[in-house]
Amino acid sequence: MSTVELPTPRSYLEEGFGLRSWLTTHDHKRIAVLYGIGITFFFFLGGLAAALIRWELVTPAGDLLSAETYNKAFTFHGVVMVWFFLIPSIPATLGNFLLPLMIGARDVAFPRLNLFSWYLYMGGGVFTLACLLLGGVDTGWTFYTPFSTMFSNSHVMMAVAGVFIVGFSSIFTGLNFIVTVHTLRAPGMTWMRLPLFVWSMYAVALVMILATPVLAMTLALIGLERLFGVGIFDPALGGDPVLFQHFFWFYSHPAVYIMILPGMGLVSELITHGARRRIFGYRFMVYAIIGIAVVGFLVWGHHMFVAGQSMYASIVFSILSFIIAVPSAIKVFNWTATLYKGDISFDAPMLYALGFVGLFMLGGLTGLFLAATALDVNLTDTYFVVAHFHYIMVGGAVMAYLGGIHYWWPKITGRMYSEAWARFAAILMFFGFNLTFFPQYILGWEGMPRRYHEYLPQFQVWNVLSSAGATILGVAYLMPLLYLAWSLRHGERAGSNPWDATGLEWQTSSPPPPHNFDETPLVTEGPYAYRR
Ligand code: HEM
Ligand SMILES: [Cu+2]
Repeated sequence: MSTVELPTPRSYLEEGFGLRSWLTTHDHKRIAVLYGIGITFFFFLGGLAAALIRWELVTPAGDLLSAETYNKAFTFHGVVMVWFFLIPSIPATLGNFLLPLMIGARDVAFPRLNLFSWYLYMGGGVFTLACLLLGGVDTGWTFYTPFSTMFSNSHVMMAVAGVFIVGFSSIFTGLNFIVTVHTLRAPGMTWMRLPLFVWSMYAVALVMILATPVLAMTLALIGLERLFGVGIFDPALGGDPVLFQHFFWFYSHPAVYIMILPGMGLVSELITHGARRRIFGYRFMVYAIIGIAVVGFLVWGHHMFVAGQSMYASIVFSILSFIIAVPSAIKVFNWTATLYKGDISFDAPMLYALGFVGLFMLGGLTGLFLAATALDVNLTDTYFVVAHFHYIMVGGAVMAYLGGIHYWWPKITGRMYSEAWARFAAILMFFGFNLTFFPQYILGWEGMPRRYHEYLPQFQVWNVLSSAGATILGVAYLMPLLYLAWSLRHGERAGSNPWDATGLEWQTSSPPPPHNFDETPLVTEGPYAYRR
């Protein structure tokens, strides 16, 4: 008797080729790729809005965009970049792809919920795009009341609905990651053997499920007030507009850690590998990750020093903001100590990682300027704040994301990328980034306010430099898109471990089979077993 043997697919990419097999997949690796496509799309869309903003600011007069269009452009830019790029970027793509591989699991705990989260992400995106097509919103990404509830006559509800929906995607991803790390670790994978990237995903997941519901509630309250006139934020109805800011920042300060903690986790992996050395002070790195996630919930008031909160509240929030710099500094010290006496290779992932450390440091240090109440009164709502958070979120989070994409590209696609192009892009990006955002510190220090589409002529020189930098930066961001796409077809085939790296994800083939490992791996030692 003869049996028919069905061919087993060799890799997750060969499991099925049709659109349908992708749109109904439960494989965490495919879902990661789906997210990757969505996130890349939104990144370039948000980037287009940024280009408009920067080109408007080349001249002091508001001559390219009308004031109203300008407001809509920066609102669209902020909404898309924060909620549709930065927050999901690393967790939903590299997190989804790597978390099960790194702990030796076959998939995440709830594969269907994982796919559902992607649909929520795309669904939220449709609302946000629809809002743009209908004419856009001019409230800024923070939707501050009373403007958003009483005055703005644009499509606030549409944009708010988009963000509300994408919030649930974030909550479900967090839930999935927490249960996965608790229940699906391979034998021998104890908590203190988890790679730091897994720790950062775990901490971020906690922040996601604890903070995001507050955002959802706040957005729902905007709807209640705007649509039904329920008095929550409007003083005439018995409400309080500052209450909105408390709610908003209670989510959004922790959310800035949703954006940076994953980057810190990734960079730890890149640096330990790039220096071929165990991470210095592994335990302290873990405590710092947890510390940042916890203290991150206690500092939201530093966004409200001039919003009318009591002086005593401001003092407490100021001190707590200084305290949160401590675990951040520990991380920078430990990365530096890991590099010390390391056998450093300056390949593309390492260049991105080093870029991250430098830019994050400058962003973090200027955060301390802003956390000092007396200085903040002068700097708040100026370009100094814009420079501060772009140094961290674009200089930090985006650099880490790209470093990670390069490092795990051979694992994800089975192909090598062009190292020369990748190094060139990383260096150009670093240069373009600093040219774009450093002048903004100076502008802010000299008093140029943010969110104005016209400015005094004395600010023009720095604005021209910033816009030139942004153009270079835009080119640098397009480059990986091109050479990575090229590598999909023409890149050299990657073996299972082309970097000679440690970590369970390198013990399976590239790209991995649908079920990740042919045999469940047994873990016998901690991560980063490099020689030195
Ligand atoms: C050393 C740690 C940090 C400190 C002490 C700090 C401090 C501050 C302060 C005091 C402000 C308010 C400035 C103002 O509105 O006048 C601020 C704004 C901001 N920070 Fe940070 N920060 C830190 C890290 C981060 C990180 C890690 C991120 C993001 C990944 C971030 C993102 C932001 C954003 C988005 C804003 C501006 C929000 C807005 O008004 O639109 N910060 N930061
Ligand atoms: Cu904050």
